[in-house]
Amino acid sequence: MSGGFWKKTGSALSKTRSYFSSGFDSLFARKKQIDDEMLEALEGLLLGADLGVSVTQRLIADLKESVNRKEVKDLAALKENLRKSLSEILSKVSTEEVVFSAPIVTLFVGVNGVGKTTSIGKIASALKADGKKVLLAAADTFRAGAANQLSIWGERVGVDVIRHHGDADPSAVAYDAVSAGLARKVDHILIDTAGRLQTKHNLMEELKKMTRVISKQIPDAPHRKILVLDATTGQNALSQAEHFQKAIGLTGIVLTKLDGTGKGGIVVPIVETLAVPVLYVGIGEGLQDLIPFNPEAFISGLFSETTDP
Ligand SMILES: Nc1nc2c(ncn2[C@@H]2O[C@H](COP(=O)(O)OP(=O)(O)O)[C@@H](O)[C@H]2O)c(=O)[nH]1
Ligand SMILES: [Mg+2]
Repeated sequence: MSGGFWKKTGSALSKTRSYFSSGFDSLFARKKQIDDEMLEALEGLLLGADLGVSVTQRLIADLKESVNRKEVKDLAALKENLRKSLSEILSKVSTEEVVFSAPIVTLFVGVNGVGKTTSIGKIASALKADGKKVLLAAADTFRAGAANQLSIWGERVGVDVIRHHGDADPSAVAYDAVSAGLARKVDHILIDTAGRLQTKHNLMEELKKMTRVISKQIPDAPHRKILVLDATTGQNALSQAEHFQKAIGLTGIVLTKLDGTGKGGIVVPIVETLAVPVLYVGIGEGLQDLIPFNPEAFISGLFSETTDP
């Protein structure tokens, strides 16, 4: 599995990877020794990869200490030190699956356009291929056309979609989907939600209401609350995440559009700040373009020269 991560992501993550490797190469070509000036350039490189100010400053401070203690004397040791620190951050959060009894209810949240509906289609497809019975719920009733978009995915993947027509109440759609999922004995209910209401306050209140309504039928549901974030929005993704985390509590992240950015480093501050695991990364618009995130393989890939670690 770990060896296949970069192979599967292929050229999709190559922007992030080449940002790092060419960044290191040119940094090390210019600077043969580790000094303040070099560490400053390295700081710029890490910020540019969207590691964020607080993570970057901590990494650089740790490095400086290690340099002072003579533990880091050359560039190889410096890379290794960085690799270890990043790996510690990403491995702090457990991705171990808690086992729930079916139907497992997953609520997908996130602002408009991040890739919620697309990711639901991809996940439904993977679950179905795994022999699971899946039901989708079109609880994004705010945007005209959102339910149609989910229905198209439902047809494409071959799973049913619960939707209401006209001016529907998102919580009512979620309620009906859970009822239908229980009656039809499905394994998974994936609920699509709106990314925008009249105000952000309304959106968060609606999401809270939805979780209450769902838990009336299945007390520990929604079992998963997954925030979808667009990697190309950089640090903006982080502040979005904090709002959703505060309102409903999150169990995982799907980070989309990593194919379109060299700033895959955003994974690090997301995990660090939210203490929530990145479960999947989106690497394109196709049905197969969502893969489980593997932290170790991700980091090894950033630091290795080979094409498939
Ligand atoms: N390149 C790329 N595009 C994506 C990815 N995920 C979603 N998209 C595109 O982003 C746009 C918005 O996606 P959508 O699922 O409608 O977002 P939603 O508003 O959150 O439901 C669509 O054009 C998708 O095809 C991804 O991983 N990579
Ligand atoms: Mg949508």
